[in-house]
This record gives sequence, C-alpha cells and structure tokens, in this order.
Amino acid sequence: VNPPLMAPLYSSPPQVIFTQDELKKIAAYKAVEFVQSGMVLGLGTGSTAKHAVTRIGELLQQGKLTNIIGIPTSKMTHELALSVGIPLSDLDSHPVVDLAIDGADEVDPYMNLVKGRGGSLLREKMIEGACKKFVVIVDESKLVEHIGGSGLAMPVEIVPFCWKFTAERLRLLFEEAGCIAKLRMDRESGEPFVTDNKNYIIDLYFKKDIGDLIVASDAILRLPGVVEHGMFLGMATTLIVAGELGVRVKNK
Ligand code: ABF
Repeated sequence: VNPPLMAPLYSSPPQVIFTQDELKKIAAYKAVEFVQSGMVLGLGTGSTAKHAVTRIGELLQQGKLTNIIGIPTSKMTHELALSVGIPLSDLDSHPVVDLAIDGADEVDPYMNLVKGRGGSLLREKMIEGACKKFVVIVDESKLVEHIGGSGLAMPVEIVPFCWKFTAERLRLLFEEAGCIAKLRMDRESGEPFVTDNKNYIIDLYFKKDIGDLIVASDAILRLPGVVEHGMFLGMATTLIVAGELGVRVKNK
C-alpha cells in the first residue's frame, strides 16, 4: 500500500468536555502533588476540597504517603477525613501547618478570594492563616475580575445575639454599593443556618463595586457582633485552575 502523498498537517484534537465536578477533581489531584510525607495538612471543605481529601486518603492507604496529619476546616471534612483514614489533629496541638488545600467561591486576578458559601469560613481562615503554603483549587467558573462584584453572596459570620442589628450595621456599611444583607437559612429545616461554631451567616449582596477590599475588610471586622468574613485577602500562595484547555498553576 502506498503511503498517502501528504499527511494532514494537523489532526483535530479530541473534543473532551469535562463536567464541572471533573474539573474540580483535576484541580484537586494536581494540588495533592504538592503533598509530601510527614506534612501537617490543612484539609479544606466543599465539593472541590473533598476530592483532595479523598485522594490523600487513597495515597495513604497505598503507602505512597506516610506520617500525614490533617487539620480539618469543618465538621464535615473531619468526618470525611476519618472515613478515608487520615489521622487528625488541631491547631492547638499543631499550630504550624505545612500546606493547606481548599476551594473558593471567587478568585480575582490577585488571588484574593471569597470563601464561605459553604459556611466554614471561620475555621478555614484560622487554619489557612496558619499555613506556610495555601493552595487554592478551583474550576475556571470561579474566576472573577472583582471579588464581591459577581452578584453572588459575600458571607459574614456573626454571633446570633441581636443578629438583625448586626445585619443592618453591615448593610449600612455598604449602602453606597446597594448592599442587601440576608440571614442565611438552612434549606432543609427552614431555620437559620448555624455554623460549626454555633454562629449565623449574613450574606451580603452588592449592586456596585465595594472599592478597596482592605478598607472593606477592616470596616466589617470592626463591627461588634461580627466574628469573621469570607474575604481571604493575600492569603493564597498558589492557585490551581482547571478548565477545558487544561490546568494552570499560578504562584504568588
Ligand atoms: C469551601 O468550599 C468554601 O470556603 C467555599 O465556600 C466552598 C467552595 O465550594 P466548592 O468547592 O464546593 O465549589 O472552600
């Protein structure tokens, strides 16, 4: 048989369409490549971080990782990590965390994040603030130009005591940005959503840009009744984004 006179210059690449969950898994597996035996790990919460926790458990069971200690960022992650065989501890016993891996709800071009739509922002911020390296894993739908400007919620954890008063003070802080402050409800019970720390969440929605993020952060944290907010500014050291065109890793 004669060879073809001219081979085609390009063969069209196979069209692979990933589901959003597959992209989350790709980002999570990439992050787990940073994990080394002997590390103390911050274990994130959410549907993306879940893939990383499960993968770390798998590698432990296969003996490819040893001597890992996990610090879970929520009760849910605590349960998951135990179920996949990750030995657990906390910040009191391990105040320095080598590496944390967690998802995010929004990521801006400077790697500032909004987190907490899953309700675990306080423990996430404590643990991820104590780590040497914080790897954020997202699918590309989480990338935004300005955090807080997507029309989606910016969560603030508050004490339940006189929550309406605190919600109104939060709304007034951002009145010029057309802020709406809503108490987060638990879909199943119809009662207020209660965090792992027995607090409430106020979700802030903005019609306009909220301006300087550090100024906004400081103003929120100065309000009595506020425990923490979901802006994670300057904390991420590595960002892993999975999209249809592949995985991108960006370092600070
Ligand atoms: C946690 O999980 C939260 O801080 C954030 O709200 C959420 C990200 O959700 P998912 O990975 O399920 O999209 O990290």
